[in-house]
Amino acid sequence: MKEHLVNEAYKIAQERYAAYGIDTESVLSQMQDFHLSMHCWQADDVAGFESAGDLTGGIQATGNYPGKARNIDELQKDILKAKSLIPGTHRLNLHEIYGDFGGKFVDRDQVEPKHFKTWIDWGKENNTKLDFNSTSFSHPKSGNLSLANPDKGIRDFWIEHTKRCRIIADEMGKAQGDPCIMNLWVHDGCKDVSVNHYTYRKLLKESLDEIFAQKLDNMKDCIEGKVFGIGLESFTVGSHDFYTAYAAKNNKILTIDTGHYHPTESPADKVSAVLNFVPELMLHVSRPVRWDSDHVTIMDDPTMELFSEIVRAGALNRVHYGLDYFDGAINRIGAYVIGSRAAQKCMLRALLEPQQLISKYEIEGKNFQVLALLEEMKAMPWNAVYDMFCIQNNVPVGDEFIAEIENYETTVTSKRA
Ligand code: RNT
Ligand code: ZN
Repeated sequence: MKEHLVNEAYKIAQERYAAYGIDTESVLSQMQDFHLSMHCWQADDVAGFESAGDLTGGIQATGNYPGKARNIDELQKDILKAKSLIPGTHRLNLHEIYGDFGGKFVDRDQVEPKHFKTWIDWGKENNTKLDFNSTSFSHPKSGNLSLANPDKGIRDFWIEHTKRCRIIADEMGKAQGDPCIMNLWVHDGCKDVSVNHYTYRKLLKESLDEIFAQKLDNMKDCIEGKVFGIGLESFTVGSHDFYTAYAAKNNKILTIDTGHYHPTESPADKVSAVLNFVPELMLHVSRPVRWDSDHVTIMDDPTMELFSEIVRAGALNRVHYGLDYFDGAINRIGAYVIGSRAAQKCMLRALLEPQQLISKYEIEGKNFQVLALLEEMKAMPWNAVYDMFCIQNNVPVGDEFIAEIENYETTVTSKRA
């Protein structure tokens, strides 16, 4: 892209936004402070490095595009490639099954901080802070119930796993001088009609109480509910009501995964509701198509609305911005770049909204003016500001990243058997 074209377009955009009282320069510096937590599991369809077993736990990656990362080295390379095409600095969100187990089988109730030492070092070397997730799926003891299992042996196994994961997260947080955000999602549920719902939920609550009993200063817990998983369609122990209540009562971060709601329900509308009762939010920005399909995030209306609601609530620093999709049908590095840039564009557009003016109209009952301005904002030259953001961060502008990814595919990923 010719830089002078971006400069000229930016100058015009700057003036147009200034007319609404928006300073694009300060928005650009806010964007620099907006860090995504990139999910490591897009690189290999949620396989991890523990075993070559199937993906279970009600989630499914579809597609068989060649070139997925097969080991830590490849995964790290792919993440760095993706990061080189995304403006700004970003975190990496790891799952327990992505540990460095040195070729040995380390069971989930045996995992230790030492298995993440290479990741912690890598994070330091590459200016990438880490977030973390316990992993209850893809394991012989996963079954339909983990932390809510009436079998005490199985339940204790997963409690031990999750406690250990919190300690690993704490080590990460300590090493990076910034809390590691640890997400807890378990797939627990029933495929068919079942009757022990109260029991399962009571068990899950008790397991969580036990897991969270240890106070750790360098990590923060977040908990994620959902509607249903594949093979567990009839009942989900960790429903939204369950976790919203738990988070509100225990001052935990609530995770909003945008794929986890009923199709006509708005995840964006949760923001202003729950932020009155929970300290912070973690996002899993995804794109459901008909179900929790985890398609690549794009700049669609629900994602736009989500970021707008965060900005309008003045909650920028109370939210952690994780991504959570896994499309195995297209170039996986391309998937990272499209989804990350789309999330940034949504945030940028949200920051460029003349909030004071629109809100003033609304309070005065000038509802036509509100609607008119919101419509006008859609076609304002926000894209010129995004292009400038790319230039300032020395990453490709516009579709220039396509050629870079094609080149990486030719020289690197296509060579993987
Ligand atoms: C599953 C949840 C969960 C997972 C990741 C891999 O429905 O969204 O967050 O996608 O932990
Ligand atoms: Zn999720």
